[in-house]
Amino acid sequence: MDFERSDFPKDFVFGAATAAYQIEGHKFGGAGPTHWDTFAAGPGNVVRAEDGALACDHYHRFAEDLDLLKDAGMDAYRFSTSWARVMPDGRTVNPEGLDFYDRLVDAMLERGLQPFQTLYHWELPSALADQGGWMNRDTCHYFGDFTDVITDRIGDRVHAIATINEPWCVSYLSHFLGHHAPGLKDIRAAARAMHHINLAHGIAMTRLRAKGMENCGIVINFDHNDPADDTPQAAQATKTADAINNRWFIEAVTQGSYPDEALAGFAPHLPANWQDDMKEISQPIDFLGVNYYKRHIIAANQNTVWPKVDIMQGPGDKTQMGWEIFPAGLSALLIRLSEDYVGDLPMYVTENGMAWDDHLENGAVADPERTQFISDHIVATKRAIDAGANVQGFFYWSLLDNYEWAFGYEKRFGIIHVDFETLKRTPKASYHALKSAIAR
Ligand code: PNW
Repeated sequence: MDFERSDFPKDFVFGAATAAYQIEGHKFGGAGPTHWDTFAAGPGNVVRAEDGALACDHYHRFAEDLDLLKDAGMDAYRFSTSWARVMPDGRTVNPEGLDFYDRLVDAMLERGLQPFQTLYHWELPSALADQGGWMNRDTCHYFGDFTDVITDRIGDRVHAIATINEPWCVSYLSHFLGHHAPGLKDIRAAARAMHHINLAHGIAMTRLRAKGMENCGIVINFDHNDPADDTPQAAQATKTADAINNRWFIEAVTQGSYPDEALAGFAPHLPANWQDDMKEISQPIDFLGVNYYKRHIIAANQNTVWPKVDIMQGPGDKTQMGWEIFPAGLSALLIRLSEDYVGDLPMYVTENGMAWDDHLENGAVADPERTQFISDHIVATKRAIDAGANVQGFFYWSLLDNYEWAFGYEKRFGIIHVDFETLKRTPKASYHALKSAIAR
C-alpha cells in the first residue's frame, strides 16, 4: 500500500464496517421478520431470491470475526444493531436480542476495538413496513423508542453512534428507483420517505441527547457527479442529480433546508407542514460519517420522468458492481463537505470499498485490485486532510464478504473471504496488505 499509519494524525482510526442483516444470520436469536425478507422473496427483486437468514452466521461466530479485526491491527469496528432483532415487531423488546449486542460490545472492548454503532442499517421490522414503513410518520417515533431501548443497554460502552445509514438508499433508491426494499417506484412515496428518514434521524438525536449521549451523528452516502459534456443542459442535470443524491440529506442535517432543484419535483408530495420538522432534523451533530464508492456522469434526458436525468458510469475501470473507480472523487468530496457544510466537525469515511470476483485457490485469495483500490482511497483521504478537512478515521467496507442486498451473495466486498457453504473465513491478500500498512 502507498501509505502507512505514520502518515496520519496520531489518533486517526483505521477500521472495517459491516451491517447486522448482511452478516448476523437473521434466523437466530428471536429476530423478527423484516421488509428485506419480504422483498427478497418477491419475484425478480434479489439475485436467486437470497436473504439474510443465515448470512455469515456472525451471530455465533462474532468472536472469531473480532479476532480477525484485532489481528489486522484495526482500532475500531463499525457495526449496526438490528431493530428487528431487538424489537421483532418494531415495538416489543426481545431480551435475547439485547443480550447479543451486550456480548458483542463487550467482546469489542476486550479486544481494544472502539465500537462505532449504527442504529438503522435497513432491516425495518415487517410489522412497521406493513403500516407504510418510512412513508408513515409513526415509524419515526417508533425508531425513537428503539433508540432509547438499545442505548439504555449498550450506550455506556459504545464510542460513537450514527442514527441512520445512507438515508438516500433508504428513501430514494428504495421508493423511487425501486432497487431496495420495499421496491417502490413512486415519487410520492419517495418524497415522504426522504423526509421521514431525516425526521427519524432528528428524533433519534433528541432521544440520545436526552440521555446525555455524546459522539452522535449520521452516515450519508455521496457520489461524485460530473456532467457528460459542457452544455448548459448537462450542467443543469448535474445540479439536479447532486441536489437529490447529495444535498437533500446533508443540507437538511446541517442547514435545516432542502435544495430548490430537488424541491422542484418533491415539494407537492412532501408531508404537510414538513417545514416544522426542520429544526429537529438540523440540531447539532458531533460527527459526519461519509460513505463514498463511485463517480457518475450525468446528462439531461427530456424523454424520461422528472428529474429528467440519465445517470451513467464514467469511462474508468469498474468494480464488480460496475461502479467506476475514482479515488480523486473522495478527496474532492471531503474537501467540499468541510468547506460547504461541516467546517471543523470531525468526519469519518465510514464506508469505502470494492466488490471483486474473488476466488479462493489453495487456501488463499489474491486480490491485488482491491489492495490498490484501498491504497488509492486512503491516500485520497490523506490528501483531503492535508487540504484542511478534519477526517478522523477510515472504515473499509466490508470486513467480510456478506449479503449484498439486491445482489444476494454474488458480490464480494470483504477483505476476508467467506465460503457460504462452510462459512469458513479466509483473510484475503488485501487484508494482509492493509495490516502491514497500518502496522507501520
Ligand atoms: C452501501 N448506490 O450501499 C451500504 O451501506 C452497504 O450496506 C452496502 O453493502 C455497500 O454500500 C455496498 O453496496 C449502497 O446504488 C448501495 O449508489 C447502493 C448504492 C450506494 C450504497
